[in-house]
Amino acid sequence: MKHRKQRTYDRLTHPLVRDSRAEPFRSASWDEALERAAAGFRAARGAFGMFSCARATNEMNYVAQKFARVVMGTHNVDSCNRTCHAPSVAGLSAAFGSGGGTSSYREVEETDLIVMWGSNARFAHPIFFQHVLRGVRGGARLFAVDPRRTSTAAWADSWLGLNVGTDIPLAHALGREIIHAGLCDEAFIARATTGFDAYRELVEPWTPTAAEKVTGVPAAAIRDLAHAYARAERAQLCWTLGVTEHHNGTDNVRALINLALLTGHVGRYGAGLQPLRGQNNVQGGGDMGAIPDRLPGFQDVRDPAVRHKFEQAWGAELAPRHGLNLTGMFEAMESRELRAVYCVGENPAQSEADAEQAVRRLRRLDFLVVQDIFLTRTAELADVVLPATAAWCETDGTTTNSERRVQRVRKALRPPGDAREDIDILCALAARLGHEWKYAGAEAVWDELRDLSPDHHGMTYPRLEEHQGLQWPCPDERDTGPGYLHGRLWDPDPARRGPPAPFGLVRHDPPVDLTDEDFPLRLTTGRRLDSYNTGVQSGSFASPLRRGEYVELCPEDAASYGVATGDLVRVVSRRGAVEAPVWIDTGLRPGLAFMTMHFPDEVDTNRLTIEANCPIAGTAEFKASAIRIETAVAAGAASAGRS
Ligand SMILES: Nc1nc2c(c(=O)[nH]1)N[C@H]1C(S)=C(S)[C@@H](COP(=O)(O)OP(=O)(O)OC[C@H]3O[C@@H](n4cnc5c(=O)[nH]c(N)nc54)[C@H](O)[C@@H]3O)O[C@H]1N2
Ligand SMILES: Nc1nc2c(c(=O)[nH]1)N[C@H]1C(S)=C(S)[C@@H](COP(=O)(O)OP(=O)(O)OC[C@H]3O[C@@H](n4cnc5c(=O)[nH]c(N)nc54)[C@H](O)[C@@H]3O)O[C@H]1N2
Ligand SMILES: [Mo]
Repeated sequence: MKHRKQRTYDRLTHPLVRDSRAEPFRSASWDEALERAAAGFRAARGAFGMFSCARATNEMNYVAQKFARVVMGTHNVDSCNRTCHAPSVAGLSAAFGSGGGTSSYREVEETDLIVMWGSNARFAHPIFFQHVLRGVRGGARLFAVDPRRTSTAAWADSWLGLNVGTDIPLAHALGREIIHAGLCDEAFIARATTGFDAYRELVEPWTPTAAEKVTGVPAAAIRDLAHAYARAERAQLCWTLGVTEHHNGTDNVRALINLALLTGHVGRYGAGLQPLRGQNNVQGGGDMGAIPDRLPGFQDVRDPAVRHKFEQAWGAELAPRHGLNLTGMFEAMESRELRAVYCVGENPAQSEADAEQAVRRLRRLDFLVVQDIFLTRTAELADVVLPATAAWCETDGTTTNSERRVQRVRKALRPPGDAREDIDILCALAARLGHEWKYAGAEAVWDELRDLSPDHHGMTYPRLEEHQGLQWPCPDERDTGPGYLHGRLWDPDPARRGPPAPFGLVRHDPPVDLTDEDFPLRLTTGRRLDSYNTGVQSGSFASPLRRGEYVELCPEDAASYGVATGDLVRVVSRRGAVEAPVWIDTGLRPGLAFMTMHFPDEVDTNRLTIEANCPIAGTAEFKASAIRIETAVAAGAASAGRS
């Protein structure tokens, strides 16, 4: 058997079209490609969905969601936020009314304790991790909560190696210990929260010993973190996908937020909750309304006053209900309620859970347009491919990071061939579909957004330049942004304090894909420092540091299968199978395997993952599949196959 190599991607330079899916693409003029795209979308009104790009600018995302809502008359617009932090946004919104991370990066430098929960920031957020290390150098204690002893955990004072999918028992045990040790902030709880009594009852069974049995974390380590977190003057609780990419991701997030409510570690400088967002502009994409439930500025589609404001500004009627999210759109492809998709800068054929099913669903579409900078696997399924410029170096605009800071990006390079800016392509298509939008440039788009979004109103381009970025909310032109959110919760005046934050009454619910005799190993998937997501943007560079794809096993499991690093094995789940070489990793524990999503042309990890997803946020359980390893593919075959 031949082991495939990750392919390399060349920049798209010309529009591509084809007359039938059986034929190869041919180059086309912009005029022909746009006319075909417009005709296909015209035919699909009422059955249209849009995927917007979390790497592109705020301005591009604003225009993309406006295209879906105004030109195509639908709120079916979403992005890869669905696959990562939608549970964080849902959980934070439920607690505080706003989905943003509550602190600024700097605050981890001036805090007393940092928890990195389900987050391998050393690999995935290296810039933020520099701030963490400064905090550590300044005396902050660092805790890592992760099933793997990651390179983030290697820097920690204490590593809590929990079993995959047991975050709620661990969080509840921490909460119970804090309550029993008399370490909660009773005044804060009484003033700023609701539901404490029900929470206390809910967590009561989770003694450290009971939690140790389920989570695998020693009771002493649970007590240590509980006491340290509650006693710290200021503490930062940071989390990412280890918490969110579960079928109960939003519940997991609520369980973490409860700990901050118990101790008052929110709404103060140095104390807060930080979901570190994934893509350079996934925060901004959501803020700009490229999500199915919110209009720009995180304003609810269902609020009549909000809708009225946008209807006036856009001259279009807006439906009073939420659209489909990314997960819902894939389900609607199955039922054929969704028949056309405009995919801008996403690669779902390789990034969706249960990839084989995702590709089959994309093929069911009558019409697919992909607008990207590379000819991705998703683009290969399309009817029309439109070549775009790369947002981070070939266009003007702004992006928003995890601390809600809006910053300028500038055009530094000329795009290749005939590639056009995302906004220009969107506007050209809108024009062909009867909507002439005249934007003199990115700043004109931004000014339209500022008029409609109170949170962004005070951020003019000149001010963004002057302050080197501003954080939202920034309602007027004297504001420089608040830095941290929810200081109101500490206000003695009930009117200014606003609505209290409810404790989340969430229960443990183990992963959907159970391990058993046939599938005895727990597979979790994630990232490495040297590669990026589906490998489209990072796949083509060669470096001696890069290993390609492996299935990582601990030494004990490797020994029991009789395999060594480099041996090729078959990895089988209830959905599919792949072949991958083994890598022995001492950071793993028996029963746990790890793979990345970075080399899908070489090893398509997402054939293994499960589509089961969080009913509130729609995020799939990428972090917990059940697998078995078959060794029949012969030891030593990997090196031969890979060369
Ligand atoms: N180098 C690099 N950086 C990236 C990316 C990239 O592809 N490459 N992608 C970007 C994107 S889109 C995102 S969203 C972020 C993601 O950033 P991270 O969330 O930090 O990355 P992951 O490796 O997916 O997952 C983090 C950790 O979750 C742990 N984990 C798995 N299951 C569980 C569990 O049940 N409980 C707990 N507590 N932890 C668990 C894993 O072992 C892993 O170490 O990274 C961004 N940055
Ligand atoms: N097994 C497993 N699967 C996962 C995850 C996991 O942890 N495990 N994580 C999930 C997560 S968190 C995420 S975010 C998704 C990521 O999933 P995707 O967003 O589908 O994957 P990317 O590889 O980031 O694809 C980005 C695409 O955007 C294009 N692009 C970049 N810049 C621009 C631009 O300026 N304009 C245009 N038009 N296109 C541009 C790139 O060429 C690329 O094709 O994967 C999810 N899938
Ligand atoms: Mo992500």
